[in-house]
Amino acid sequence: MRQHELSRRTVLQAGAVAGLTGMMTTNVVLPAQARVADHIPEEVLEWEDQPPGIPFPVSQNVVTPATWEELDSWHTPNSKFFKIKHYNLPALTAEDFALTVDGLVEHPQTISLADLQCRPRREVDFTLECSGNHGLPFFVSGIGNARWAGASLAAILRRTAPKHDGVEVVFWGADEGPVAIRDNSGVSGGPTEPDADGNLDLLITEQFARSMSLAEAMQPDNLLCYEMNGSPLPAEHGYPLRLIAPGWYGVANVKWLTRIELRDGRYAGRFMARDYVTIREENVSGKTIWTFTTVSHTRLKSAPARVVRRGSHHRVEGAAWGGEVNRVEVQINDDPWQRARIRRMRSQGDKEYSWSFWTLDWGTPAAGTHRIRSRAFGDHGVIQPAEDDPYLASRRTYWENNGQVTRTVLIA
Ligand SMILES: Nc1nc2c(c(=O)[nH]1)N[C@H]1C(S)=C(S)[C@@H](COP(=O)(O)O)O[C@H]1N2
Ligand SMILES: [Mo]
Repeated sequence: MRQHELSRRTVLQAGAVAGLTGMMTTNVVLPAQARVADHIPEEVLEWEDQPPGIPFPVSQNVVTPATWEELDSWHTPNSKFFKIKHYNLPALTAEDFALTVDGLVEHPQTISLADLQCRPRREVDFTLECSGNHGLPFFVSGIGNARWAGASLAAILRRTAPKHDGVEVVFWGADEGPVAIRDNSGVSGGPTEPDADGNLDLLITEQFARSMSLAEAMQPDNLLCYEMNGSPLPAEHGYPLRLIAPGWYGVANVKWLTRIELRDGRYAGRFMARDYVTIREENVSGKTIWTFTTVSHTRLKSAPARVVRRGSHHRVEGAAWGGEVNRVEVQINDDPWQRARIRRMRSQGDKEYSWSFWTLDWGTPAAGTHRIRSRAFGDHGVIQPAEDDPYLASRRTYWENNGQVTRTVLIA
């Protein structure tokens, strides 16, 4: 039994795991030999608190192939990148594909994939995280970092010349699915008799869509993206075209993008106004009020990734992302917080949108179970909140959980 446990814990062995330490001055992952100074093998310890598997039917639409213990490359390989879809998987072909830009614009356009690929190519390194990540016990790997390539969104928008009242940009995906619009009092053409559950639902087929203001859409790093880590976008990641909006949570990065529409006001579809809405209690002058906000920009966050043992020496490795990362601290059990060493990569893009990796030397810890957590510090006094932070606790939805992540490890 003991033997079996040990071998389970040593599956992630030396070569694959030589660490976040040696490889950070370049984007190229060096062979293991070049990263390990001598012949003492390294071993990654598996966390004791493994997340449960993703339950059916969620597992049909949410796939998280990466484990935190495997985190050894700054770019997440496409095969290890999480995938989320809410509707069907559109089967688009490059030949038939066209992007329409219309609505409140002077010059509506229909642009082929080849046209887009002829435009100046831009690249951005961006860590994409689903706003539901760490919101549910089984959902802890809804995050990955990739080099995205494509054409500038701002340049295309400029070419279409938005009219003065074209202030909101809606990004339409080709995917769609059945949706029940609840509480549709005031909707005409809907059912007039309640169903068996007493609901007066309007059943529709809704297309995936997200919007942002024209000013937000004009941000220079936004891409009409056709390439992920040097390969054409894989089907599940939006082939042949998706929006990449660095600095926004996953949901804003519309896959299978076929239409961009300029409108004169806020768009209030499912993924803006009903789903991916954070509902919170706020106290205003002694009175409780409820607020509803659309998931949009990322929040500062970090997490321990793994403990690596080399001989009797241990180190903790992790990542920090979601905003400017100035400092990361690590707390082991109830000990004082310790400052971790941050390793930065040279990113593509106007600003830093990628995770940083960090390391803390842990020395030779006592045998037994230990708790490890991290917190990131950003600009303007922003600190990643504790798990029981009052702001986080006031939420009644699980989105946007950037609370500190605590993991447990057993030292033999
Ligand atoms: N068209 C479309 N775009 C979409 C989605 C979707 O269901 N349909 N899911 C969104 C969500 S919630 C996330 S977290 C990211 C996930 O991107 P990935 O599957 O490439 O990792 O895609 C976003 N873009
Ligand atoms: Mo998401």
